[in-house]
Amino acid sequence: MTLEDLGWNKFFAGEFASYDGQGLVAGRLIRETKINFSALLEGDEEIDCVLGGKVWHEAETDADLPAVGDWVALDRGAEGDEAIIRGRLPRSSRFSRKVPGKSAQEQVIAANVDIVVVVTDPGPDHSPRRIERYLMLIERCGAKPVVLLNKADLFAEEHCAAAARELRELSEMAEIHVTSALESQGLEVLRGYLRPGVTITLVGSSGVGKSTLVNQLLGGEWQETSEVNEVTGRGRHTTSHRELIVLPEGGLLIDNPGVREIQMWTDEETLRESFADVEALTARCRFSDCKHQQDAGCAIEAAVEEGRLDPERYESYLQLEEEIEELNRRRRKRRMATERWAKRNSRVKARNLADRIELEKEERGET
Ligand SMILES: Nc1nc2c(ncn2[C@@H]2O[C@H](COP(=O)(O)OP(=O)(O)OP(=O)(O)O)[C@@H](O)[C@H]2O)c(=O)[nH]1
Ligand SMILES: [Mg+2]
Ligand SMILES: [Zn+2]
Repeated sequence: MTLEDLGWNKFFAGEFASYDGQGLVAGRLIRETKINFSALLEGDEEIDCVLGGKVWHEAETDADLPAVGDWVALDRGAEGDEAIIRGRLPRSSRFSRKVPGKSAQEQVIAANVDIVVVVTDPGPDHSPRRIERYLMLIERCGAKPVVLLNKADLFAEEHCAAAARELRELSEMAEIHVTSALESQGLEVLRGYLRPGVTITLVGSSGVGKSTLVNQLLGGEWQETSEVNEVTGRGRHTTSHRELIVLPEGGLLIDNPGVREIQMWTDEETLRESFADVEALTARCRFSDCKHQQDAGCAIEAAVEEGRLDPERYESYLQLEEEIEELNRRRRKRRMATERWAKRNSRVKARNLADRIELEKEERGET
């Protein structure tokens, strides 16, 4: 396997040049646990590595720290030692979300991704509102958005088609497909995207079939995802950590633990872009400070009444603005707090680490 098969290109080669002459090697992070990372190197070699002090100290926020999918400069050290991450190369893209809970921190879900695949189903997980948020996040990160309505085998064809139609109305950019991972239906769509060096990350709620999809694409030889583990008798296998998998025919897949809440990690600009049509209507409201909630002469409400604007889209628009406001408020608060903490640098870092551990626990459903 060459570095190119792992997604290396001219951009990363150019960035890596600043490490020339330091005896470092390039690797791509494929796994991240509480204390260390695993990286893949040229020629299929997988090694364990730890964060170097300089990278740790220079990270201003958690989002600056290496994440799965990142390219890093590694110091291999002596035989048998863990390699040390001496630098993280700039990212060509990053897919992030807001850290769950009250903090306004950004969490990088996957770095250097070309395509983000949101997996959902046409039944209990179906929620255009949530998919709309995902699509905004993907748009912002610059990756290609794809949505899979999985588990099609459990639902009537007409039901799946209706759910797909509903999602297609959300975005012109996103591709929406109906699949059944269990019956290997519609997977040629994903196979079509998977070319050597192309990185795809799978996101979505727990239990929608992300790992099953990865497993099918790998030919059924990867993680166990069965309903009940015959040995322990316990429930289904739920993914506990992010992992980047290299497919034998080329292409890279990042499997993620299911996210319980996908919160906005975006800004006002993205909001306005995604709701350009609704925003255009606001210009025609009678009052410039119209709240679009039973205000006299509201053009948005008129559009809903006349059937020109989907009422749910209108609701999302109202709600999203509130969330952006909340996000900005938390950010301001956090910035103030960070300035105060700056003097106690080491304690801030310790706190960030504690947050990270909490976050991982939450992802594993331990809290
Ligand atoms: N009927 C049906 N079941 C499916 C399909 N895809 C996955 N499943 C089942 O759904 C359950 C959950 O699948 P997983 O692949 O573990 O789901 P996941 O999205 O990886 O879940 P987390 O790792 O918890 O985020 C398993 O029992 C799968 O067998 C499908 O297309 N049809
Ligand atoms: Mg999984
Ligand atoms: Zn209005």
